[in-house]
Amino acid sequence: MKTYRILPVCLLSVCLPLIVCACSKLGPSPLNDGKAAKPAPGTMIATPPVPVLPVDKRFVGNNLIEDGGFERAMGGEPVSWKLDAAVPCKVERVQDCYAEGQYSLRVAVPGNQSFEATQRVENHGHKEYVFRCLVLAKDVSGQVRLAVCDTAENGKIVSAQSEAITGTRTEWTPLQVEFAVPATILDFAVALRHEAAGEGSSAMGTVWFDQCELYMLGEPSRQNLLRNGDFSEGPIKKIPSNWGWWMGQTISRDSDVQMPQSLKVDCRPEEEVTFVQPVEDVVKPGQRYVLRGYMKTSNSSGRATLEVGKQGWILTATKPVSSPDWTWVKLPFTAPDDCKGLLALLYCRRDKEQPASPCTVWFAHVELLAANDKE
Ligand SMILES: [Ca+2]
Repeated sequence: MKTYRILPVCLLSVCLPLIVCACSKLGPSPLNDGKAAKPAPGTMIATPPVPVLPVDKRFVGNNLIEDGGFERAMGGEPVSWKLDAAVPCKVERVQDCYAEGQYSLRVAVPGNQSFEATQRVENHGHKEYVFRCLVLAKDVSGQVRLAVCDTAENGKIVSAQSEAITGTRTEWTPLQVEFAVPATILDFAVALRHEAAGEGSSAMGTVWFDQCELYMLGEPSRQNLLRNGDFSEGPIKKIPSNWGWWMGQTISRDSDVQMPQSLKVDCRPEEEVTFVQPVEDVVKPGQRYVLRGYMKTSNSSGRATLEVGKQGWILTATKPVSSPDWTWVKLPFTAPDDCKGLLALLYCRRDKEQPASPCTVWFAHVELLAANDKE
């Protein structure tokens, strides 16, 4: 569905049908190099068509982008956006075309140059997001897209990008990217990006950005079926509440820098440790579920897995994690038809080649959820 934003220059002028791209009183049309004459007094002016973006039921809370419409300025530059000024691109807040408010961000960029405007966003736990923005383009020979990346130097944990557009778009075109950010990331950056066309054309192209939005995606119907899956309850250095355990020596809740709440397990040589939580009543036979969480190990001797058990045997298990980096794993499964209850297991297994080495295993943010369509 599309709506057309109509700006009456004069209230007496409704009968003149001249429609041009942009606001006449604010300058020439951006999409025709300004060669068009200004509309005569009494002309109806329309901006390029602006699509109405749907409100997704999964959106949680407000738009997380500051000044996503480029309406605010400080020293002429948009507030909250960091402009990559190392390239010879002319970047301005302009009123010649906009999708909302009265301004957009216009970037005049040669085809063989790249440009980026970024904004930092704080992350809280493991979250999924959608980033979207409206774009106009004129004679763009590179590629225009939205991107998401780590703020840490050389960080490559968060990396996602939208489809790209190139050439000319005379209607505001929505670009969108959905992505997940691990709990280990404290903040990330969203980017409005022009990617150079390599050694190709140095001809100038122009791109406009407006109505940038970032929403957290929620799953209100998906409750964690595990109790104390974040290990926040229970005495320090003892078994966390609601979890039982088999074997093992020393456990503690860790104050890991990246993961403030986690379960830390020190395993003696030759020893394998399991934490277990019975899941009865809440799982239904034949239904799909997903067990997921974060794991890491101190050395290659440790093998951390999430497993689902039934009446003393293992139904399914994740691939073992043996890495000092926090690793997000998902274990989708279908509850057996004769299921009257399952066990959620956090397993500290051993590399059979090095059973004598001591090792430490960590778990965090463990959840058992009803599976969604993607799982
Ligand atoms: Ca705007």
